Amino acid sequence: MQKLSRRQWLSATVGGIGLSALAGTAHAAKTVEMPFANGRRHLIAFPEKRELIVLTTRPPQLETPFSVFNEGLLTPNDAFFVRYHHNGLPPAIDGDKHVIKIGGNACGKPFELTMQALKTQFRPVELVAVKQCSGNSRAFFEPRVTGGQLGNGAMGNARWLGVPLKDILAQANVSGAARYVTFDGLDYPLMGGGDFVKALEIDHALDGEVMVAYQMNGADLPYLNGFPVVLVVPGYYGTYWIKHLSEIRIIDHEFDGFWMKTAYRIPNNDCACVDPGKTPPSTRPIGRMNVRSFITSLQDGEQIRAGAPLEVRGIAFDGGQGIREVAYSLDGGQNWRQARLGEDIGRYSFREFKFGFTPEKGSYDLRVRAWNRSGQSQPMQALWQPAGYMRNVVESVKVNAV
Ligand SMILES: Nc1nc2c(c(=O)[nH]1)N[C@H]1C(S)=C(S)[C@@H](COP(=O)(O)O)O[C@H]1N2
Ligand SMILES: [Mo]
Repeated sequence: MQKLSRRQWLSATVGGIGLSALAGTAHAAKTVEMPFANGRRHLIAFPEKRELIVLTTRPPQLETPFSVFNEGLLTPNDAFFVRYHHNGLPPAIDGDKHVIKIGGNACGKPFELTMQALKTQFRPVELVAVKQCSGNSRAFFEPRVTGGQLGNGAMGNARWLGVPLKDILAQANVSGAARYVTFDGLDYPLMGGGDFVKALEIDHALDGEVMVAYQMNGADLPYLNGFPVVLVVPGYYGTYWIKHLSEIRIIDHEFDGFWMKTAYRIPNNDCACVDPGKTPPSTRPIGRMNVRSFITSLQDGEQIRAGAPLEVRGIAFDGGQGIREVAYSLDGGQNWRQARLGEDIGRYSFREFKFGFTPEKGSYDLRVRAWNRSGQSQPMQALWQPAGYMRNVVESVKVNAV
């Protein structure tokens, strides 16, 4: 097999595909109707990707069709969602020549880490973890909020292979004054807006779980998911998972870049929510993911067969405590029973659940609700916040047995 150590970003080609598809000239573009107002989207196959739901082509923002989550516990690389903030993507990245610069004013020994050194001079670790965009499901907010109008497909679960950030920083002679570590990738703003740089507190960066990963699901990262190397921050929203990671800085002060200080902030209270339409009096940077669960084997509005036993499957996950229990209701949340949990492949992973019932003729409002190991769960009524992050309401899937 040919070794692909170089990934091309075929911007011209993709622009062409995108434009002709959108104009409907070359061939009729496939579209999909998402279950909310203004939810018509094109389905386009970008390089190394199958047909995904297009939010924007420039920069590429692609959502995973929800049916993919019923295929298995891991999200295939070619179906994994894509999110960028800026149009400036390098046209090609040479995975053999790529280096990560390590420095900052609290770094005693700045150095350049080559991919070769990353892959050969450290002990690799593997971890299955969910990456989810903070704004996943934003289009379901009521009242609607501005920002990418995403359905539920801006999430994915993968097996990451890489090196603990802690082991890399151990070679950087971190000073006692270190407070934050910042992360930057190769992409850059073309049309204004600050470079996309994120920061973690020093203790978090050194927790042994944050990882610099060069493979997902046993293969090189697809270009659009951060080739050749991505930061993995288990349990945290995708915003911290810097792609095409090229610079790590250890600093002795709080980082005040736009994407920490202004964007990706949530109401500074227990629910991370405010009354609809209100502005939070104070905010903090978004952090760990909350608990979510989804039925994946049935779609809202689907017809099922009366009188035949039906097995329903779904997935649940949280910010890293691990899922302890999933309950299901057939009657819109009045009566609940326990679903069966599937194999535990790690507390950061999707956890499968199943339950069975034999429907009688009529309609069912199916709900699932998960709890994590520290007893956190999902609200029955959707919480609201102005940025449209962290939706985790108990979802309703209405089906009709005939
Ligand atoms: N270099 C870079 N890394 C980035 C981003 C970006 O715009 N540039 N976006 C972040 C956000 S908000 C998300 S949700 C995830 C998306 O990762 P994916 O495209 O692999 O799904 O990447 C994160 N890392
Ligand atoms: Mo995101």
